[in-house]
Amino acid sequence: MRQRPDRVELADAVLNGSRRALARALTLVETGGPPARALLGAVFPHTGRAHIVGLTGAPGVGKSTLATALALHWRRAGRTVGIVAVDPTSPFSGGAILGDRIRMQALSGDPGVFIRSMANRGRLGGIARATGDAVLLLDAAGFDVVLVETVGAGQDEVEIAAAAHTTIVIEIPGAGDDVQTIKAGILEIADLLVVNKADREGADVTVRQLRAMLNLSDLSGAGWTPPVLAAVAASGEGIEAIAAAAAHHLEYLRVSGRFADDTRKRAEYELRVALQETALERAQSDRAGWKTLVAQIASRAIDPYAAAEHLLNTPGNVAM
Ligand SMILES: Nc1nc2c(ncn2[C@@H]2O[C@H](COP(=O)(O)OP(=O)(O)O)[C@@H](O)[C@H]2O)c(=O)[nH]1
Ligand SMILES: [Mg+2]
Repeated sequence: MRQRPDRVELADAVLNGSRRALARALTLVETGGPPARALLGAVFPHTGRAHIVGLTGAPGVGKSTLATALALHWRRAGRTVGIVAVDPTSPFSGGAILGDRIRMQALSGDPGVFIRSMANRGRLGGIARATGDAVLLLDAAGFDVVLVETVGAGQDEVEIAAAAHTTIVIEIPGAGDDVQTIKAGILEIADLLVVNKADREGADVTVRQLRAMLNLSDLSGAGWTPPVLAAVAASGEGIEAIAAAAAHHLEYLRVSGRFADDTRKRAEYELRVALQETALERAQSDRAGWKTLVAQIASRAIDPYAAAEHLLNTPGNVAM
């Protein structure tokens, strides 16, 4: 496929570590479309090096605070950190009270940290796709760890979690009292469970409840039992253990061969999404033809499957 030279230049600048280029590139992939795809194509060979860590949980459990604490920890260890916040109420997005924004400032001005919040939910292919592309860019830009903060609800978040190597699910004391509050599926995506706000009453009980729940589920025997760790993100307590557990999980993925399996699964998912997006975009590029088909389906002159077949068989729609 032909690439516009300015995209190649932008890609080179991203790969060379330019923060300005990275910011521009992120805006481009949020918008999507052919220019974004050309850019992603150019950086793709340079991805696959970062440890991608998902942070998920209900609003207010402390995801952004934990992301900040983890980033500070990794920076002290000499590692660079990219953060993508999908949570619209995240302090990273400016939707936080003053105290949080002050805490975040611990990271500002450090060239080894780059923070981006995803704003555009209207993009074709959805926020999951845009987030995946943002992670690819941060990976290409050379960040050692890429943290992705998402509110743990809905299909988008499950898809975003699937794109992470290590998913950390955050709960707070009391979460285990009502088993219903532990969303079905959330335990399945967790590689690590954190009971944050352990400065509050009942954290030890919640840790025990979560451990019991994990033991009851089918997860035992899967090779990795998610550790349940208590933390006080606001003070940094327990952060080192979380970072160590995340590193241990990555090591487990590598040694067990699951890293390669997961990479293949992700590749298949990416191909599926890319194919859908590309095919739809090409099919709709002939606006008049598209509208005619829609009208024909509405009047029952043609059925949707036959119309889709017709579009896919139209030269130029799917041929590269
Ligand atoms: N008591 C206590 N409060 C915390 C802790 N971690 C975060 N918070 C507070 O919880 C609120 C929500 O935190 P935030 O990180 O924005 O949560 P998010 O919505 O999950 O990203 C903020 O007021 C934080 O200061 C903690 O460990 N203990
Ligand atoms: Mg947040």
